[in-house]
Amino acid sequence: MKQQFLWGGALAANQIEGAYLEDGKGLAISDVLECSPHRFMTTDLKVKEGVYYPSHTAIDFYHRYKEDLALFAEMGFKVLRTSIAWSRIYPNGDDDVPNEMGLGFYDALFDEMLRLGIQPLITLSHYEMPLSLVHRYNGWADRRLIGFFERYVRTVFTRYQHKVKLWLTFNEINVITKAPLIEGGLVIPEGVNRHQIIYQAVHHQFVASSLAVKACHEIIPDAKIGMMMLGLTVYPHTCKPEDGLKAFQIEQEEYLFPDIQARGVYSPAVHQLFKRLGVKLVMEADDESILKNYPVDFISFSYYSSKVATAEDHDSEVGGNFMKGIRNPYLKSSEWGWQIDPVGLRILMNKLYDRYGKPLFIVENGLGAVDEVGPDKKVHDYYRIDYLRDHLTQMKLAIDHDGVECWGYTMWGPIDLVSAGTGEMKKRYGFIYVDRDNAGQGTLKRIKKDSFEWYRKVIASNGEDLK
Ligand code: BGP
Repeated sequence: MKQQFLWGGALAANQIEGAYLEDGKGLAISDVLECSPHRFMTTDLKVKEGVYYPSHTAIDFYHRYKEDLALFAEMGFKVLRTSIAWSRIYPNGDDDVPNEMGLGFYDALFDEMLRLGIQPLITLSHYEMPLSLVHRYNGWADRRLIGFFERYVRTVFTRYQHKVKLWLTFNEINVITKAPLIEGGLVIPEGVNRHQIIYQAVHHQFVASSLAVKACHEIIPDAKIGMMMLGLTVYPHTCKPEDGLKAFQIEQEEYLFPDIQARGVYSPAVHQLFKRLGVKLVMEADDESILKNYPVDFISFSYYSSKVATAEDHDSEVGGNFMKGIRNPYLKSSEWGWQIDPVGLRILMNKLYDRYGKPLFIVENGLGAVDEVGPDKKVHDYYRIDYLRDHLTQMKLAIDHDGVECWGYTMWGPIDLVSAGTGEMKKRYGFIYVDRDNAGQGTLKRIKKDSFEWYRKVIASNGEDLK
């Protein structure tokens, strides 16, 4: 492991900040999502009276970030991934001028990180586009979003050019095919070809992402900008060739996203896929050259789980947020049924590095679990330590044994936060416990869990001490 390896944690604005209408912020999609396992399916996109919305206060990071950053610094974080809420900068998404108070908040946040020696890694869009863009344009279905996004990213690149040198475009861009509302701001009417809407929308995101790469390199020549995908390792259910083919095909459909963002082309396989799905992309003359000319500098991904594929019809048994499959009998599951597969991380890192030859960054990985504060007022989360140790062991093998270039590791949710999938607080990832429950009750007090000291030692030893 190189000495400059970037250890840290990953957050997203809508899952931590709260202050949902403060200092000129507009409503974002997340602000109308309730605490429910079906929140991705929400169609009534407005704030309803008497309903609890987790993002409105979240963990109040907006007001408590100094205290939280100090704890991250105590663990020795070298990097912190978080996102800018587009709706703080352009409250309606297409405003002519940015909101100065929103810009000021991130100035203060980044200044404090840098003062503590923590480098910001910033996602431009993490499931939090301005809601107004959904109502008026149906999100990324409308090509005009490219221009609005470009205005937003040029604003933040210019403003933070001396503070932020690591950027990501769209969080888990491949999730658009599974959760089109939160990733793409899409409401898909009944009876239309949903593939057409989704792939057209993501084409707009691809172009916007390439234009963001172009703008980033122009405005901040020493910055690096990456793509971000939900990482997936797929195994065939049996050694029957048909199962092997199915596993390959499932992965291929996910690789479509980094293929375009890293290589800049729609492959022949994608053209065939579109034919089968009845998708006819509408492109403008320059789109292909924009994609080709401005690929990302690195590949980043989240990794929580693997999947088992079969060519036979089957009922989904287990899953993560966005992928269901057959139970793998060799793996254990989390309390939310996500199968835990550290070796799958090593496989994924090798596959991505082989395929693109670009540096990797693991920007999410962690265990969502029910943590209890014991009578001793402490949280003994040995299960989280086990999970992380096993994944870091495999990450190190990928780097040191297999030769994969990986710049860093940001553990998901170093402080408990609102779950993206369900809106729960009960599903905790953190090294730091936050006193708040699913109904929004609690003092918001922070408590260090046992894993806090463990991760401090991991970072201090540059990953040597995983005990
Ligand atoms: C990823 C998202 C994150 C995060 C994580 C854990 O898909 O990028 O925002 O939330 O999953 O998922 P959950 O919060 O549903 O447990």
